[in-house]
Amino acid sequence: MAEDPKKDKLYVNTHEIVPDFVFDDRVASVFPDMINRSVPGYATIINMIGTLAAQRIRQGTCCYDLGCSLGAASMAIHSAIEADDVRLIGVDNSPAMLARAKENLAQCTQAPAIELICADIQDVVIQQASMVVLNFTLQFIPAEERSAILNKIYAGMLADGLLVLSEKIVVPNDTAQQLFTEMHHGFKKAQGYSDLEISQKRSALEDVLIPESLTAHIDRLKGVGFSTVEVWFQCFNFVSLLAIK
Ligand code: GEK
Repeated sequence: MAEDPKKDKLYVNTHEIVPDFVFDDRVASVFPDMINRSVPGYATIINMIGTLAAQRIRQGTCCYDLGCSLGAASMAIHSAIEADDVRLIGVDNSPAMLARAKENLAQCTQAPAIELICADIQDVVIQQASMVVLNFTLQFIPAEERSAILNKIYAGMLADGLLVLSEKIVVPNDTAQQLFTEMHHGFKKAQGYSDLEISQKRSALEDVLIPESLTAHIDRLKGVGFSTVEVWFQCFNFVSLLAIK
């Protein structure tokens, strides 16, 4: 049977040395399969971002999808909202991701158009935002730079604006951390990944994806000024929070 070019097989073969994970063309070409089979609840989170957007995005405002990858959240937002006088802005610093996002977004022919910006999210100006999405992106930013980004997002949001922050987390309790890690690996095995693929991907991400505890995220969001901070989704060590200005 012919190989499916969209199936993630990046870590099927043994690597002598596993290089650090990068968002290059090889990753972009299999990204939907990779993220759906690696992040438990990813499809639900994307759908619910659409539901949240329908309730929160207001006419005449902006919505930012920071670290938009192939534009899955932007497309969910686009199809869920009724407002048409809205700026939907997707940002990613991987040209390979954005090239594919552009192809995907060609399906979204109705207003509003989705603007794509190839830039580091640290350099993007946020303004008039009724909604900002950081769906599994902040974890790739060095920990010491995360507060500055959240401060900037907060400053660029309208009163009552909504931030969705999804992250892989660590759990301070060792037993629970081990249990969640095993459950996540069990999920990946059930999705067809081998032990070799799971362990090589983990090595590739080790210095690239830096997870923090749920408390660290909640404390930072409250410290930045968000008045309401709640977990709305959790599956094992994957959470999504909503924060309201
Ligand atoms: C989704 N939100 O499908 N500036 C801009 N983009 C960045 C930066 C940065 N500093 N660092 C990483 N990225 C998406 C999934 S994936 C999550 C997000 C994952 C981008 C990076 O290029 C990649 O596209 C994305 O953040 C992270 O809902 O792969 O686990």
